[in-house]
Amino acid sequence: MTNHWNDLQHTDCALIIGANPAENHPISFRWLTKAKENGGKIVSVDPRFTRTSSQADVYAALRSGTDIPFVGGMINYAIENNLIHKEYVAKYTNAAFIVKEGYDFKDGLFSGYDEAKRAYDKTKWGIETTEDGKPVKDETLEHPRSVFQLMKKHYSRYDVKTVTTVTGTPEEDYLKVCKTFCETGKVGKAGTILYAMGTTQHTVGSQNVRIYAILQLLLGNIGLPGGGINAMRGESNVQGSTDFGLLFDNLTGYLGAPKASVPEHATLKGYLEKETPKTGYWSNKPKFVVSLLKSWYGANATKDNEFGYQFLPKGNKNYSHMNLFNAMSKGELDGAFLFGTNPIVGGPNAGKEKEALGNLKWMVAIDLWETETSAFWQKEAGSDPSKINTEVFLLPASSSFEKEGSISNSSRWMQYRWKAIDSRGEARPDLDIIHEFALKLKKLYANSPKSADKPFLALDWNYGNGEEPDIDLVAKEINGYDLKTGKLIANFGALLDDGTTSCGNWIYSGFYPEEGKNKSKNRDNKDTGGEHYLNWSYAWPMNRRILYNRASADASGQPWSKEKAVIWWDAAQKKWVGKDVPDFKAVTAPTEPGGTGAFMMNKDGVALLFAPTLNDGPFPEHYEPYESPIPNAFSAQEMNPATVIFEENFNKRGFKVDYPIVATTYRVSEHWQSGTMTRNQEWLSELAGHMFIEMSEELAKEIGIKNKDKVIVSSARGEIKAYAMVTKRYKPFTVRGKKVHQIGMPWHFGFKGFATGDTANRLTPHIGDANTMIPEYKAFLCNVRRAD
Ligand SMILES: Nc1nc2c(c(=O)[nH]1)N[C@H]1C(S)=C(S)[C@@H](COP(=O)(O)OP(=O)(O)OC[C@H]3O[C@@H](n4cnc5c(=O)[nH]c(N)nc54)[C@H](O)[C@@H]3O)O[C@H]1N2
Ligand SMILES: Nc1nc2c(c(=O)[nH]1)N[C@H]1C(S)=C(S)[C@@H](COP(=O)(O)OP(=O)(O)OC[C@H]3O[C@@H](n4cnc5c(=O)[nH]c(N)nc54)[C@H](O)[C@@H]3O)O[C@H]1N2
Ligand SMILES: [Mo]
Repeated sequence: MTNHWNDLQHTDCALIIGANPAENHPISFRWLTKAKENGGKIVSVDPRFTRTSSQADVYAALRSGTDIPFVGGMINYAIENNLIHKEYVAKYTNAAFIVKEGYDFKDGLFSGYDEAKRAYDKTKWGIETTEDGKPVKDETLEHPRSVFQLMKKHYSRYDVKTVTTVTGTPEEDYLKVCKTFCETGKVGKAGTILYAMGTTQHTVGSQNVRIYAILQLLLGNIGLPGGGINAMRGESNVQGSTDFGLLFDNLTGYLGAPKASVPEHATLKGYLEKETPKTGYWSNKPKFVVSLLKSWYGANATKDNEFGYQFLPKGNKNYSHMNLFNAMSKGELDGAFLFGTNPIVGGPNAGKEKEALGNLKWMVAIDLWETETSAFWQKEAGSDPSKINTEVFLLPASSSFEKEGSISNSSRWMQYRWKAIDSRGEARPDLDIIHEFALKLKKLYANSPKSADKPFLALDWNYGNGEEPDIDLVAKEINGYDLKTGKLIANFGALLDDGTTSCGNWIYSGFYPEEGKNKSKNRDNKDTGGEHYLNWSYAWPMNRRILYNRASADASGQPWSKEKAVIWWDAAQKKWVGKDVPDFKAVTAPTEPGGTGAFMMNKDGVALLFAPTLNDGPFPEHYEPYESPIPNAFSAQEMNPATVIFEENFNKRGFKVDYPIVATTYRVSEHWQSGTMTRNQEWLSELAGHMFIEMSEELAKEIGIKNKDKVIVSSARGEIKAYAMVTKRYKPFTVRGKKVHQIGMPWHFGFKGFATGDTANRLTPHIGDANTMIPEYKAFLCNVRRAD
């Protein structure tokens, strides 16, 4: 989230698209209800009328997989009707930059495309610069090769007629959404976009998020209270996990992992030179990287050994979920540790993922329960145990109530939690399990002469001598130390790149600035101004609650409006002051160089309407999902041209002749995720006890199905049984003149626990986004027939 949960109360309009927070993030509605009481509006855009839609002032349906046309059309509408915040756009985005001649866009493809590699040469998308490397600008935004004009031209193709025939949205509803939300382009108003998995789980997932950001920038909505672009995170600590390097291509704190395929990455010096921008806040990257290496390798990280840089693995492969399972299915992995994950219910094309597990020699599952995954070899899983040689170990884990430590929520707040009860039986906290494991392995490998074992032996594993790790030492390591004095550092501003500081995660540095002052434990709920509650827990970075809040003030440093003031330049005190921690150098005056660089993390201090960094193009463009009921109306490119396609035996593809119905998957309040936590609970199992699919009355009539009938849903990957829930919440779409049906289903079911049912993911494909590889769980093709 750029903003935070409480801040939702300040919005004039919340566009909820690709999410169903009334069901999945219910606390958000506490604040959205307040916003409504203050006169704010709620807009819900979802293929089906959800619990969120029922609370909305405006609802519009769209066919799954068509967010880019939907929002692209809003961009066109805002520009055509002069609703954008032009001064904000000219000053705070790269709208005024001139794009070099190499950039072009024709029939769905940007310049630089290599069909054989399914990849772009991004150097074709450059920006004109002056001799000293500064971007060439035209602040009138009139230059035909300015980002603004190129963008305007790109989205002029997204007119209301074309958009609505693709999305299937009734035109009247579509225009209501455009009008209601684009009103927030006015000075004094702020609109927010709330999104989650309906947005990201697509082959164009990253570009879906990008296009929301472009719309928000055009309306001048980023950096303001009640504004922003707010990703509602999933698992309670998924924000923390990604912050701490859970993603395969990141080191902790969003520092890119080195790769063997990049020659410069062979040395620390080369890596830092290549990956550090000359300007913008990321120019401090070497301080973060070297301090991270010091925290990992301690005294074993010296100037002479590049601070242990060579201990880091430099892989070339993509180790995201689908690639790991692909490797497993080819027998390339010996073993796997599964810490709190249940992929044969939650993974895409789950039937194939179950088969792949049988190729492991061993598997260690660390969970509260025996899940479908750790029981994959059993008869109830449909497996033949005599044919599976995988040795499975199940280690019981303590639940969240049985351990202490911090978790980070969507607002980027790191909040400490204290233990409520002791663990039962042999269950232990994950941290203890890892700690004991590390200590035992260190002993086992202590005298190993192998170079492959060196990195592990070099690890500075210093969390006390007890069987249980000292969690306070973990927390302090995250904050960081001045190694000369041995004292905790005040924040990441104190980090150095000479090996004299250490820091386990630079973005959090500052939460534990002194002995005894762990700010994640702060629970002072008095308002400090603007309802930002700065003394409640700790928000990264630097305890700021609204990111990019410099953009809430104009170029001269004064708030665009009184209503939406956050920080401003105080000429008398010569610093930025206000209700939040400035997301800006507090003493840089608006008139000084860089004084208007509201997006200081970026190289030129501006937000990117044109982003030459993504794998699938600098502007979001519509492509149909991997499996689609209709040809692409915008170009001859049917699917995202930069997406990786796995071999057929790992990923059978269905076509509309056999599978004419669009399907999507989603969540219900009564269940949690792959269901382990809720299907082992009698009450929740009783509330939502069976696998079902939702379908429209029209579809039910066409195929002769009544409410509660048993049906079989099939896709190119498999078949499942479910009960039919015939509902008015789905309506057939009219797409390019043809009737298209869509169905939806929860993905919570499996064969274990009290409430059992077939797993939706036996239907979903192994295909992902061109940048992140998140699976396309939200749009695929299927067919439905009566079960008996
Ligand atoms: N009760 C409960 N709460 C949860 C969870 C849970 O399992 N149970 N899971 C948590 C986790 S890990 C996560 S990630 C979040 C997920 O939170 P959400 O993203 O809200 O979850 P979903 O229900 O999967 O999807 C949201 C909506 O996207 C819609 N949708 C489908 N296709 C499209 C599309 O192409 N475009 C648009 N605009 N919308 C589409 C679906 O109809 C659905 O209503 O929820 C968290 N909260
Ligand atoms: N079709 C479809 N599939 C989806 C999605 C979708 O929208 N549609 N959503 C995707 C999303 S957003 C997500 S996040 C993934 C989630 O996929 P998974 O992470 O595989 O599924 P979960 O059910 O969240 O698994 C969590 C497991 O952790 C265990 N657990 C709980 N607390 C602890 C603990 O403290 N320690 C340990 N060791 N274990 C614990 C639980 O018992 C449970 O078995 O699923 C994805 N799958
Ligand atoms: Mo999630």
